[in-house]
Amino acid sequence: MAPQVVLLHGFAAATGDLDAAVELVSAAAPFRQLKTPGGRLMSAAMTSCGACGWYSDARGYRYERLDPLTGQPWPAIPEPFLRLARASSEVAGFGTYEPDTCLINRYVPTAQMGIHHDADERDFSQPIVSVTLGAPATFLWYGPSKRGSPLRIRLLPGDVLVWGGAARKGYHAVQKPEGGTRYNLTFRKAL
Ligand code: MD3
Ligand code: FE
Repeated sequence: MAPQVVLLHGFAAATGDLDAAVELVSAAAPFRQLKTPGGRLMSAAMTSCGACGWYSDARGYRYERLDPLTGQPWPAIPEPFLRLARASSEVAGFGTYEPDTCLINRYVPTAQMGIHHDADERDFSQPIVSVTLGAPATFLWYGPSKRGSPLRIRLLPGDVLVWGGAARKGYHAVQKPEGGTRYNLTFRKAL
């Protein structure tokens, strides 16, 4: 796609066990809409699993070891998630992968994610693995600068994107899903 950005089309083809795992995680750590440090409600609802979870409020963007909503540790990363993340990294050429967190984003038909890069992690040597479930959506890849016209990639359920190396800090955005709710799993080594 672009250097160090690998699209594995349909790599998560049988997503039944992944859907069940999303239900399991969100039963313990419910989906919630977080506020940006500036006080705006994000349109995508989020939850996390793993040793830490991504969080945002007036105090900033960060990883938390306890879910601030429940006061409990985040649920463990389900085995089907881990198997898929490891296999994706290997197949994409990034080698052995041990993510310590998975952010789950839920997009209703009016939800989207504006242009940003992922910079809250401590370990940028590890790739990010991203999995689309549910409805399709168009992903916009800007690269190292927010300016210019992005590459547009339509992501279908079961598609897996793997990013690493120089692409790890690239700017990106996600448009509204087409015709239903979209879920995205984002695996990272954050701690
Ligand atoms: C490329 N999520 O949670 S992950 C996010 O569809 C996020 O929910 C998107 O962007 C979604 O931060 C897609 C794809 C992704 C994530 C991090 C990246 C692509 C990336 C970091 C660098 C380059
Ligand atoms: Fe992102």
